[in-house]
This record gives sequence, C-alpha cells and structure tokens, in this order.
Amino acid sequence: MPTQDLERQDTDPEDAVISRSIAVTLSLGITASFAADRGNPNLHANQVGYLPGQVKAAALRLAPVDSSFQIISEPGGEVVYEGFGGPKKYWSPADDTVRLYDFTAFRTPGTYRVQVPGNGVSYPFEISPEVYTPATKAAIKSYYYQRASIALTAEFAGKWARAAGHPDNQVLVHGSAATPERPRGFVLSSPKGWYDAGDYNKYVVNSGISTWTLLDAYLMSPAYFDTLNLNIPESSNDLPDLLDEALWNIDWVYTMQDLDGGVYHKLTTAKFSGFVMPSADKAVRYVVQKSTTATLDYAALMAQTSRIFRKFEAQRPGFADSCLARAIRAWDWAAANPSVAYIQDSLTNPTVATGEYGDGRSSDERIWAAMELTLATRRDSFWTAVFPTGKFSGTFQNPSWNQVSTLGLMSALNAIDSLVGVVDTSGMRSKLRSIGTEARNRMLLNPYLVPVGTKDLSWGSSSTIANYALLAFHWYKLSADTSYRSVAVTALDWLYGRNPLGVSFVTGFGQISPMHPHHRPSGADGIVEPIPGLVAGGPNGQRQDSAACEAEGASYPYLLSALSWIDAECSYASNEVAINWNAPLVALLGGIQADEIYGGATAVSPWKAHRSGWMPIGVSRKGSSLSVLSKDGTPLLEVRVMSASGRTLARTEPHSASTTLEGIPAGLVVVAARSAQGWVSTSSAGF
Ligand code: G3I
Ligand code: 9MR
Repeated sequence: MPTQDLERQDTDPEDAVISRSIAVTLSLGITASFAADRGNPNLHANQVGYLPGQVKAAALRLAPVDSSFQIISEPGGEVVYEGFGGPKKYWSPADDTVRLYDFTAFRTPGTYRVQVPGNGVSYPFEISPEVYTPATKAAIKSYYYQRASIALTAEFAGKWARAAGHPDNQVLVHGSAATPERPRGFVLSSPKGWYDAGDYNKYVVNSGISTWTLLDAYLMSPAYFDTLNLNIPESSNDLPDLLDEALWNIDWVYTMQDLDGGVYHKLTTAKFSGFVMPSADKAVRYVVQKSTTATLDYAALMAQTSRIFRKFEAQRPGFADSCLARAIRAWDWAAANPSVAYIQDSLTNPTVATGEYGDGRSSDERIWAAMELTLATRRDSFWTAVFPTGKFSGTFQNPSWNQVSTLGLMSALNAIDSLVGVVDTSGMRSKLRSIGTEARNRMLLNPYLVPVGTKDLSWGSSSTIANYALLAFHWYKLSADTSYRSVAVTALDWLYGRNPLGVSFVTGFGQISPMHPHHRPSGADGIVEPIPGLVAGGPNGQRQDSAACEAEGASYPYLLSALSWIDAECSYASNEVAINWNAPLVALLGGIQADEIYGGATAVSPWKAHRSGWMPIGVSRKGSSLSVLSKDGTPLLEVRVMSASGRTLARTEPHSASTTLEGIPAGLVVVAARSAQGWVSTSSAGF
C-alpha cells in the first residue's frame, strides 16, 4: 500500500510540494525503495514512539478534505483506533498546510502506524510505557563519547572505541590570560571535560548551562536516573551514572579558575582542527583571557555541584566544600570585575579563531550565580546583591548559553522550601508560569502541535525548542497542570520526526536521522553510523554555512526556515551537535519517562482542551438520502454535502445533533459539518 500511495502522489496536481519531500528524502541518502517502504513521506509521527499516558499526534501535509484517520497494528494492518483530524492549518516557516491527527486517547501498548484513507500510512512507531528509556540512555551516553583525555574502550564504546585525545596536562597560558604568577607560556594541567560540540575545544560558558541542565535533570527525577546503567567506566561505583558522567566535565571546569578567583573563558587550540580523530589533533592548547560571564557561570555551576554532592560526601570527601569555596571566590572576582567581556578579535600571538561564546551582558549570569549561591549557602547576601530591595524581579526568558537567569529561577523553585525564611520568594512562581505559558502558546498555535515559534528557527533551534519545553516541564512539576507537560512531550515529537522534514534530528534514533553530522569523531572514524544519541542543531533560517557547504558541493534545497537543514558534514549551522543542545534533550526524555513510570496524570489532548474543534461525525446513506449525526451530541450549526471537486450539492442549518439531507446523487461526496467549535468533514470513501 505505501508504494501505491507514493506512485499515486507523484501524479498529484500539487506536484511541486510533493517533490519537496521526495527531494529531502533522497538528499538524506535514502533509496527510493526505502522511501516507499517507510510510508507516506508527508505523514509525520514521532519515530521513536509515544508513552501510553501522554499526548500523541501525527501530522499530514497535503491532507484530504476527509478528516478521518485510523491507527493500524504493525504488522497486520488491523484498525485499532479511529478518529478525526483537526482543521487544516497553514504554517509559513515551511509553507505547509497540515492536518493534525490526535490519538491521545489510544493507550494500548504495541507497534502501529497512522493511516489516512487514500493517503497511506506513517512510519511504524511504538506505544510503550518505557519507550523513551533507550533514547534517554543514549542521549546521556553521548557525553561519554565526547570525553577528552581518555581512551574509549570497546567494552563501553563498542564499535566507536577510539584512542585517547587531548590529555590537556600541558596547557599554555595565552598572553591574554597572563599574570605575574602565571605568565604567558606558563604550563597548566586541565584534563578531562567534554568536547564542546563537533569541535575539540572546551568552553566554560557552554559547559555551565550544559552541566547545570544534566544536574537539574537528576534533581527532578533522581529515582529514575538512579536506575539507569549507562555502561561507562564508572558504572560499578556507588554514584548514579548520570552524576558520574557530569563529574567528568565538572572535574575539568573546576581546574579553570585562576589563583585570583577569575575563570579562563576557554581551553582551546588557536584554530579549529581538521576532521581528524581526537588523538590526531596535537595542536597546542591554551587557556585564554578570564571573563565575567565565564566566571559567573563557573560560580553557578560550582554552587549547584556543591549542593548536590553534599549528599555524596562519602564518595567524594570534601568535594562539596571546595566547590562552594571556589564558587564564592569566583563570585567575588566577578563583583570586582563586573564587565570583562571576552572579545576574541582582541587576542594576538597567537590569534584565536575557535568558538567565541562572546556575550557582553553579564547581568543574567549574575542572577543565576546569585540564586545558586543562595541555595548553596542559605545566606541572603547573594540574593540582595542582585535583588537590592530583597524582592525577586527581573527579565527571565528561554535559557540559552548567553541567557541564563531562568536557570537560577528553575533551581530556586525546585528547592523553594529551603529558601522560605531566607529570602522573599514571592513572584517567582508567576514568573515561571508566564514563560511556561509562552511555551505552551507556541505549541497551541503551531499546526504541528509542537512548541516551535517562527523566530526559534536559528542556529541550534533544537535546543531553543527543547529549552522552552524544559521550562514548561518545570512549571508542570510545580503546578501539576498536564497541558504544560504536553509542551515537553510535543517538543520531543518535533525532535524525533513530527516536523515538516519528517526527520528525526537525533543520531541513531528513528527511521531517518542524521548520518553526516558536523562532528569530527563521527566524520573521521571510518564507521558508517555516527555516534548515537546526539541531537543536531536543526533547521536554521540564517544558513551561515551555505557558502562553506556550496564549496563542498552541498546546498540547502529549500530556503524556508523550517526546511533549512541539511544532513551534510559541512553544515555546522544546521547539522552540528553540541553539549548544550543534548542536555535539555536528556532532561526532557528522562523527566517525561520518569513521570510516566512514577505516575503522572494521564494526558488529555491539549489541542482539544484549548482549541476548538474535534466533533466526530457519523454519516450514513440510504439511496439519495444522507443522515449526519454528531457523535458527541454537539449541535450541528451547518452541514454541507459537496461533490469530490468541491461543488456544494446540499446545505442545511439544523441546530441539532442530527439531520438528513435528500436528493444526494450517487458517487463520491464530501460531508462537512460545523459546530460552535469549527468544521469537521468526512467523505463517502469513509462511510
Ligand atoms: O538569537 C538570535 C536571534 O534572536 C536572531 O533572530 C537570529 C537572527 O540572526 O540570530 C540569533 O543569533 C544567533 C545565535 O547563535 C543564537 O544563539 C546568531 O545569529 C548565531 O551566529 C549564533 O550562533 C552561535 C555560533 O556558535 C556562532 O557563534 C551559536 O549560538 C552557538 O551555539 C555556536 O557555538 C559553537 C561554538 O562557537 C563552537 N563549537 C560549536 C558550537 C556549536 O555550533
Ligand atoms: O567546526 C567548527 C564548528 O564547531 C563551529 O561551530 C563553526 C562555526 O564557528 O566552525 C566550524 O569550523 C569551520 C570554520 O568555521 C570554517 N572553516 C571550516 C571549519 C570546519 O568546517
């Protein structure tokens, strides 16, 4: 059936749009026969699957007038659920008109496809109570593959085993960071840590948000993460594996503090290396100039670390205390040096051309650090340093590496009991609710039912989306309002395939996923499959790499922002991976999976709850007479019967739950009915 559907669609009058999906499919290196086998390339579902108790939906571009759909078993094709799609809606970033099929109410575990009569089927997907556990483990394990200064052995890394790279035990102080005690060329040891992204450098600013997010994920769902065995070298010790993995990076960040308390902005080569394995990149590594943002990010992360590792004193004696002492020294340095920006162009001898993570505004970093230090010390002096009246206030927005105050808000709200009586916490809940509501509005307004706004589709869009979802999820944890949890669930749907490209952006997961990420080990290791569990940056309407890619013979086939993604190694602006992009993925997956296991409330369709719409109608024909019934009793305000070409054959305004129209000619007709909630329709192909 899928093959037939594709052939049928090739002759569709809307050929131009159809060929877009096929071009995308083929540019991903998938053969035509596989493309045919996978189902209708315009019918998009979460390719990893759905949890029984959560919201579930698929989306179809070029949907027919008839809104009916089914869930069918795989294999077998038996119809197990029938429903009606929502109204067709247009989304300009993809130039798409889509219909959403919500099957939240269907909760039976198994393997299924979505089927739209006359339009084929989706990929197969699973509904299962632990469907996200393999994805969660892989998303965390991806950090193990990013480790500097250690060989990855076959026992833990399988076919991606590799030699150690970047021992970083002989790092030079760059002239920009020189002090009398540590002059230019002074040799430091700063081993361990994760490679930032597709490149091999280690950046404090980006480590801050990334590691915080993993630790925060742990704090939200410790019972779940405690059960995960990641098969890493530390798996047999008595710390949870997620914390062990985070420590690999924290142990490096810890070393990045200068004697005066300030923190080097990054540890880096002068230029990006080629696409070689870690062990082949032998260029000199430097620590560069200290900056206010790196120092405050350091303070925040070390304070959070101290708070968590108080509970693990036996495993790491004295560690919590020394992290806190370092955090306070960093805070003091930043107070004395409130606006030292890292401006890469000002560095010389050598010049440095790697990731800048430049950010001239450190007020949000100060708020984050102050909130973490308040939690770690229960002293109000950090709080009043940023909230002089004592009252919580300020600008809080979706987190990113250069916008971090909301991280402090989430930490504080999660541990609010420990702040009561220490500082004035009023206003914090309503602030998180209002940003969470922004995220929820993005979801409700998006025809794909995903929390993606038009402006989100720039460099690292996957993380913009995931971070929005994560703060909504935090608000769900505080408010128990499941519609905010659905923001998190539907963000995963976007990342794993319910998007206009029909692609899972996570390596190794889903039927179509990145095979050529901008990731040096994946490119250089000679293994076909990229390292799994890494999320690609995702669609980026600015396409800053288009010239670099053109030079390598790869070009973006479409210029619309939601379609600006290419599965090509050259594409650092859409297909790179990064530690700060994977971290919210881990938190969402683990948080939602834990919620399902430990008993969160069963979801209702957020679309249904917040938008109008979905009145199922039943139609039956007797000769030339058609009876139309609203199945849930909603009054029908208007009913139209149309020919297949759209000509109205009969029309009535019954204002009751059922009606009969006479004189309907034989042949295919379409019945559309309107209630106070909007239109639904079905065709005689479906009755
Ligand atoms: O945020 C604005 C947005 O408001 C605006 O509408 C849009 C229009 O231009 O631009 C957005 O800014 C973009 C910003 O990322 C978003 O965070 C910038 O154009 C874009 O240049 C910037 O890209 C950063 C990129 O480095 C280049 O500096 C990415 O955030 C950042 O994640 C990325 O980080 C790199 C490291 O430097 C090196 N290692 C790899 C890593 C990932 O690619
Ligand atoms: O690999 C680099 C990647 O990590 C960065 O995000 C990106 C933008 O700074 O730059 C990549 O490196 C490219 C460089 O900017 C230009 N020459 C080619 C490099 C590798 O593709």
